[in-house]
Amino acid sequence: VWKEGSRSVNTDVSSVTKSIVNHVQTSLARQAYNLDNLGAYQAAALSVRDDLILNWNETQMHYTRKAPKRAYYLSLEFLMGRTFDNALLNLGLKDQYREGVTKLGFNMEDLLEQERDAALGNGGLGRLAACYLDSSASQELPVWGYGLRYQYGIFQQLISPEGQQLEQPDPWLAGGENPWELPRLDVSYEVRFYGTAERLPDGRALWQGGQEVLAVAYDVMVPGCYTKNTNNLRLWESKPKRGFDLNSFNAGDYEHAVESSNSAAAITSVLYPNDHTCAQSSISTLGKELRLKQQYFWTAASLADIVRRFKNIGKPFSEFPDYVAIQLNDTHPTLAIPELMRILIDEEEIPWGKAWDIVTNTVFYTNHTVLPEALEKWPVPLMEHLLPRHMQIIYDINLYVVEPSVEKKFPGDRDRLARMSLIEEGFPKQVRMAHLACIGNRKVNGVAELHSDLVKTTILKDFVEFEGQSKFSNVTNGITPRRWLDQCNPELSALISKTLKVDKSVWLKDLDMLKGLLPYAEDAEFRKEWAAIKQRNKERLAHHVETTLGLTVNTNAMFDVQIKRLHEYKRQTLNILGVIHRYLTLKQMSAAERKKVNPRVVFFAGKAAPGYYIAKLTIRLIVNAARIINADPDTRNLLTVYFLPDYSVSLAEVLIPSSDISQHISTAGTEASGTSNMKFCLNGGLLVGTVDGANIEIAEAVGENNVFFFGHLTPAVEDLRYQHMYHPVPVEEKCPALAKVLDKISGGMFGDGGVYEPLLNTIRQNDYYLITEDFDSYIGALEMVDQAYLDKEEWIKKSIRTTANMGKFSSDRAILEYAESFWSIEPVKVT
Ligand code: DL6
Repeated sequence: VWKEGSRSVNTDVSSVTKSIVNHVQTSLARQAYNLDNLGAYQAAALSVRDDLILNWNETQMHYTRKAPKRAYYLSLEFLMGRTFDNALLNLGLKDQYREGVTKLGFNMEDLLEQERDAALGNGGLGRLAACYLDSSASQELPVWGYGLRYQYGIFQQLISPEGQQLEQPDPWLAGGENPWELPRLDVSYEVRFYGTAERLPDGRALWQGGQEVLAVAYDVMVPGCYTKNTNNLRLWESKPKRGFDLNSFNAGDYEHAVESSNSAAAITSVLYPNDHTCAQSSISTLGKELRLKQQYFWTAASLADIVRRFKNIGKPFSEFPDYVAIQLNDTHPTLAIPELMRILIDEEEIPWGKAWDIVTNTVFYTNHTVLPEALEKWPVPLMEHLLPRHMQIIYDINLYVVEPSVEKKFPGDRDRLARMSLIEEGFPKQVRMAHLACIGNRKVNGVAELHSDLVKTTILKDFVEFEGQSKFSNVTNGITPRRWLDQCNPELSALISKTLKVDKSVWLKDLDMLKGLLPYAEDAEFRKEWAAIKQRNKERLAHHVETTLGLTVNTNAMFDVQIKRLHEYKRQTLNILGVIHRYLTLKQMSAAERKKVNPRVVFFAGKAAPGYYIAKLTIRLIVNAARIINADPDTRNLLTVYFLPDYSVSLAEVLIPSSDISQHISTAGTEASGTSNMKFCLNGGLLVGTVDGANIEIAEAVGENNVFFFGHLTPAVEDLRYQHMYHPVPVEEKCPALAKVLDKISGGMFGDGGVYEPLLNTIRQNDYYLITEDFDSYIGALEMVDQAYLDKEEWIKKSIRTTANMGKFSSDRAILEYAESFWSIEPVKVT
C-alpha cells in the first residue's frame, strides 16, 4: 500500500548514510570522525526532516490546489513526546536508518535517547490532541492543529530525599535548533490587548489603543503513517511588535525600554501546569491575566490565519462553514467564538445575525471534564480590561441570543435564565466559558459514553432542554496504535504482523483486524511467544530503572502500574493505601503462607500541580512507604514499590508494554474517559478499575471477565457524598481494614505521621472521593487479580483477548467520527 505511491529522498541505506554525513559536515559544521551521540542524532534527524519537508510541502500545495473543506483543531496543549522514532516508523524508514547509523558506528537506541520530549501539555487532553494529529495525517484528512510554542513545557519533576516533589523548568528548546519545526517568520499577525472599544452606529465597533504584539508561526510537520500526507501543527510564538523603546533607552531608562519586549515574550513563555483546575481558582491575579492573554493571543492568531486562508479561495463569507470547521479542545479556545464574531462584524462588515449563523455553523466544542473546579470562568472586570470588544460581544450574545430564546421557550423562568446566562452574578461577575462554548457552536461532545451522558444530565442539562438532544453527542477517545503499539512495543507489533500474515502498514490503520488474534489465544506456541515478549518488556523497564535510579527490579513479579497526573479524583491514595494494606498482611503471614504469594512490583509515576498540596503529600507518602517496604527483608521478595520521577510520554512508552495490570481507579463519574487505560490494554495489560469513563467501554469490548472492576457506581456517588457530609460514620466502623492502615501511617510507620495528617483527614473527614466506601471492594479486586494470575496460561489468554478486542480504541476511529459526523470533511490523498 505504502510502497506504491510513495517517494522518499533517503530510501536505501547508502543514501541514508550519505545524507547523515552530509548534514554532519554542512548543517552542523562538524567532522564525522569525532561526533558524539547528540551530534549523530541531530544529523540523522535533519536527514529525516529532508523527507518530511518534501512531503509536507507537497501536502500543503495539494490542499491549496484542491481547496477542500478543512478542520482546525485548537488545543492549548499538544503533548507530542519525541518525534524521531515516530517519523521513521510512519515513513517506513526505520530499518534503513538503523542500518545506516550502525554503519556510521552508532547505536540507534542511543540516538533515540538524545531527543528531548516536546512536553507541551499536562496530560490526557494534550496527548489526545497529539494522537488526533497522527490519525488525521494517517487517514489523509485535511486537518491542522493550532497551539502555542511554549519556551518551557511541563516542569521537570525531581523527588527530594524526603519524598517531596520539586519542580524545575523544562527549557526544551535550549539545545539549539529543533529539527521538527519550521520557523515561518513571514507568517505573523498583530494581536491587540487592552485599549478601548467604541460602538459605531452601523453595528461595528472600533477597538483601538492598548498593547499590540506579534504572533509568529512555527510549523511542526506531522507525518501520516504510510502515506505521503504530512499535516501541519502551527504553533504561535509571541514577539514584541517593536524591539524596544529607543527613546527610553536613550534617556537611560533601560528597564522601561525592554519592558514591552519582555511583556510580549512572556505570553508564550510557559505552559500552565494546573491540570483540571481553572486558572481562576489557583493562580495570582497577574498569572490569571497572563493565562487569559495566552488564550486570546492563540485564538486570535489562529483565526486570523484561518480567515486569511479562506479569503484566498475567493468565496463569500456565507460559505465559510462549507470550507472551515473549528474544533475547540475544551473551553480554553472559547474566545474563538467572540473573536470570529469580531472579525466578521468589525472587519468584514457582516451583519450581526449573519455573523452569528456563520460562527455557530463553524465551531464545535469538546468537553473533557465535569469536575466543577475545572470549569473555566473569567472575571468580567478582567475581560473588560483586557478584551473590551470581546466583552461587548459576549454581552450581545446574552442579550440577542440567550435571553430572548430562553424567554420564548420557557416564559418567565427566571431561575433558568440565571442558570444559563453567560454571566454568573457575584463579586466579581464571571463569564462562564462552557456556556459560551455551548451556545456558540454546532455540536457539543463528551469523550466517553458515560461522560457524554453526564455532560447532558449535569453541567449542560439546561442547554440540552433548550437546544434539544441532537446537538449533544459522544465521541469516545482513542489512541494512535502507531506510537502506542508499533513504536513502544516493536516485538509485539512484529508478532502481530507475523501471526495475522498482514503487513503492519495495513493493520495499524485498520485496528479491528486485531480480532484475527483471537483464535491464537488457544495456541500454546503463540502464548509462549506472547509471554516472552511481555517478559522482555519487563526487563527493558527494569534496565531503565536500574540505569536511571540505580534500583534493581524483580522481573519475575507481576507488574502493577498506575501512571497519570496526581489528583485526588484519580485516587493514587487508594492505591498506596492498598499497597500498605498488602504489606501489613504479608507481615502477619507465616513463612509457609508467604511462599504461596505471587510477588508484585508496583510502579507509580505522575506529576502533581505545583500548588496542589494534597497531591504532593500523596507522592510523599508513596515515596516513603516505598522506602520502608522495599527495605524489609521479610517481604521485599514479594512486594516492592517504585515512584518513577518525571513522568513523560517517553517514560510511558517503556512502562506501558511491561504491565501485567494497570490501575484506573477514579471515583465513579469523575474520569471523563482516560486514555492510558486504552494504551495498557492494547499492549495486553489487564485493567483494574472502577466503572468509570472509557473503562466501561473497554470492558464491553474485551469482555468483563478480562477486567477487574470494583467500587460504587456513578448514580450512588452523590448520595454517599451527602451521607459523608451530614451523617458521617467513623472510618473505624465503616472500614476497619482501612482504619488500621491509616493508624499505621499516623503512628509513624513511614516517617513522621503528623506530616500526612492533612491527607489522611481528607479521608477521615468528608471523604469526597469515597476512599472509605470503595476500599474493601478494591482490596477484593486485587485478590481476584492474585487468584487469576496463579493460572498463567489462562492469564496469557486474557492478555491476548484484551489486545485482540481493542480495535475500537484507535484514534483513527475517533477522528473519522469527528470528520464524518461533525466536520463533514473527507480524505484528500496526496498522490
Ligand atoms: O479527553 C482527554 C482527557 C480524558 O481522557 C480525561 O479523562 C480527562 O480528565 C481529561 N480532561 C482534562 C480537562 N482539563 N481541563 N481543563 O484534561 O481529558
